[in-house]
Parts: sequence; C-alpha cells; structure tokens
Amino acid sequence: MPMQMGFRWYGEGNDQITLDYIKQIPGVSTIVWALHHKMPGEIWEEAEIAEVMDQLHKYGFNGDVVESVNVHDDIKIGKPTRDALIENYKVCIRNLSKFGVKVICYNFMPIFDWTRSDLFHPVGDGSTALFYEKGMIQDDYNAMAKYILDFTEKYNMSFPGWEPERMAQLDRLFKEYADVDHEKLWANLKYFLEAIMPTCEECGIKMAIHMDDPPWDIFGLPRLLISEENIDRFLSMVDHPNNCLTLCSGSLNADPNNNVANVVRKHCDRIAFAHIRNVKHFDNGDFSEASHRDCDGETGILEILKAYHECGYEGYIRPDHGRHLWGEGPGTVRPGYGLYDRALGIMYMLGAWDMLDKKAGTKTTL
Ligand code: CS2
Ligand code: MN
Repeated sequence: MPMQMGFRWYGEGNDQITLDYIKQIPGVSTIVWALHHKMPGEIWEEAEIAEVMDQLHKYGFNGDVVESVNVHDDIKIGKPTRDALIENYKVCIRNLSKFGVKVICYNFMPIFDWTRSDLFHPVGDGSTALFYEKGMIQDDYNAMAKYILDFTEKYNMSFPGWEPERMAQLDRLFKEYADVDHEKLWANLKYFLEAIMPTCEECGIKMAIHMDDPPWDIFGLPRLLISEENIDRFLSMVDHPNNCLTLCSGSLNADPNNNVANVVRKHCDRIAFAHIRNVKHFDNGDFSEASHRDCDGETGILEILKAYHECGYEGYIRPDHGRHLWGEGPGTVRPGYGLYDRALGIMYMLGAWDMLDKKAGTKTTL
C-alpha cells in the first residue's frame, strides 16, 4: 500500500474549509474526520457515519482515518462504569469498520487534550501560531481552561477534547483523578486495549494512540506517551499488530530530548498514522509551532520523512497544526487548522517525498 496523505476536516457546517478547497491541494486522498458533536462514551450511529462518508466520496476522498473517538474519563480513571463504556466503544469500532474506516486515532490524556497558553502568538513574519508558555501552565487549571473556553464561546466553536460540559466539571474530575498515578493510568490503558483488541482485529481497525501534548505531566495529572522509553513500554505492554501509534512529531518533540526519527526507525510497522508538525524551542522551556520547513524549527522534519521513506512506510500521514496566514485569525480559523499553512506543509512533505522516491526509483505515494 502506498503512503496516503490526509487532511483533517471538522465537518460540514463546523469547518470554514470546504471539501472543494481541500480537493485543490495536490496529493490528498484521505479526509481525517470525526463526529464532533459526540460526547465521549456515546455511540456513533451508522446513519451518521454514512452521511459523512457520502460527503467525502462525492469528492473522491476516502474516510479511512477517524480522529478522534475520544475515550471517556471513567475508562482512564478505572471506574466500575468503564465496562459499559468500553462496550459502547466497541460498537463505535464496529460501526466505523462497516464504512471502511481503517484507523482510529485517540489519546489517553487525563482531562485535557493539547494545551497551550496562546492560540495566536506572533511568529515574527506577520503570521501567528499556537504557543506554550511554561510559566503560564503551572497550578491554575481553571484559568487555563477559562482562556480556551472563553475563546471557543466567543467565536462559537468547540474544540475536540475541550467539551464545555466536561470542562464545567473540572474540580470534580480532578478529585476523581486524585489517586490515578502513572502506574494506575498504565494499568487502565492496558485494560482498555486488551478489551477492545479482539474487536479491532475482527474489524480490521488499527487503534493509533496520539502522543501526549505537551509530553509531560500538567497540573499534577500523569501523562504516559511522552518519550521513546514509554512508547516502547506501550507497544510491548499490548503487543498486538492492531495496537499502534499516531506518531505526532510536534507533540513528542515539544520535549527536545525526544528524537522522532529514532522512533520511526524503531517502530515503523506499528505506526498507523503520522502527524507532521515542526516546533521551535526556547531556552526557558517555552515552545512555538512553526512552518513545516525543516530549518524553521528543531523537530527534524526532513530526517523524519527520510526515516519513514527508508522504512517503506505504508500508513497515513497528515500535516498537523499550521500557522495562521494571510488574514486567518480569531473567528475566521480554527486555531492550528487553517487552510494555507497546512497546504504549504503538504507541498513541502510531498516535495521531499517525491525526491526520495526519485532517488530510490520508486513511487510510494498516491
Ligand atoms: C491533534 C490532537 O490538534 C492536535 O494536536 O493532533 O488534538 C489529537 O487530535 C488528539 O489528541 C487525538 O485524540
Ligand atoms: Mn498531532
């Protein structure tokens, strides 16, 4: 199978970017989608899945990758309710497989998904990008959540993983996580995966866990997918071909000690989905997101692409966050998910990839 280029799309009426626009970006075969109105734990009904698939097929796209089917906090905490929620998750897997879905991206971060202190930070060239100021993300989780939620409310958009209904219960959630340390979270992740692997195998679906973003504990909550060592542990803990990674270069390399190309070389056959994002680090631990061009950050984008190519990568890949360009700003764009920089990112990646193919005398993309 060739490597397939994807583009994340938030759905009809929920994304300013249309499928018609995405169709004009060279090389995109896969729309990375989700039912964004679903709360964690809810069933994704067949009719709802069929509706999105029809929209994608009309443009000649496949909908092979879903990002995300979010995992309920009760499963992460290990509450008695988890078994019923895992059964619901299995129904989602089965329903998605009926429509040809091959990969489900998800994460196992307690309470929060990606976390930033500034959604529109000036990059210096007139564009803006997501920014993480370490000093701002210390103790006051309510202040951080308020910043994100005020934004989503003001501009009438919701972010996956930041559902206002869940965020309204932050204090209760923090209490419930109080005795969930790293080992307990590992055990709960193992329990979840072992329960769903037979269904994944039967349905031909790879579960692809996303790296934690940023890759360290925040607000005292444990995080697991943060280093090469922990990725090794994750893959051997449930050593099953359907237990895979979404290797997000930007998330992992927010800790500059993490060498993403090494992880690619070591675990290529267990990477189902590659997110490519470039990060610029500051000495005090802050970081900014950058263009996909190798020299604009320190993530090592070219080396990562070279590693995927050398390993004969056959999975899905997409540009991850991009900067906001050419008039994209609050209210007109989903933070990190504008049209232009992600399209530029695709052209950069395909340029590098085509050159690698040319050198090797192969053709390994669509
Ligand atoms: C995404 C993640 O925007 C992003 O950084 O890569 O939010 C990702 O969708 C989730 O963590 C996966 O569950
Ligand atoms: Mn990512």
